[in-house]
Amino acid sequence: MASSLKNLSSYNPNEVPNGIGMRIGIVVAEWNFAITNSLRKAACDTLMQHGVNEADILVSYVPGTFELSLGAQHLIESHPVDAVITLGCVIQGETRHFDFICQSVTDGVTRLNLKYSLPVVFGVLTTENEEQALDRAGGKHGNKGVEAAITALKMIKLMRTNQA
Ligand code: DLZ
Repeated sequence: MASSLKNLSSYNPNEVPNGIGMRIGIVVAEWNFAITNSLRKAACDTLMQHGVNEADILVSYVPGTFELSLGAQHLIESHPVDAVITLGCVIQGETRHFDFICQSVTDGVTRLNLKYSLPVVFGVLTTENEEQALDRAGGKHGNKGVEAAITALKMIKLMRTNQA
């Protein structure tokens, strides 16, 4: 479904695993901070609504979306976490910077998932303008932070299924 048709904050609560005892890292990019901070708040609130203890949510900050992959790797290597959520917002500018940052963070996050067999959730908004980002950071299309939190809970449960 196109994201313009989906509300990022809507989900079926009956399908969401209880997060009690889960430890989750969140890495937040400081670029476009009004937006990424709103994603962070929504992600934290959603995790806690589903049972995650506030003390089990570890938040760290990196300068921009390009740094999210290394920030997530550092978190994984320095704390025992069940999942990491990366939160960023890249807004299309006049140069090709947008493409390079989006490509880099997508690759980086994918690699971390596979390298550590750990859910590293892609909570990055990639938009043409600020309005589209605000629409997805608590505006008319919901909040990407909620979607990222629900994804983390579901993926942790999946990774625990059939574990030896
Ligand atoms: C340089 C840059 C630009 C132009 N745009 C964004 C953006 O829209 N969103 C974002 O999160 N970061 C941006 N950055 C910063 C890069 O992610 C990175 O922090 C710098 O290139 C330093 O490595």
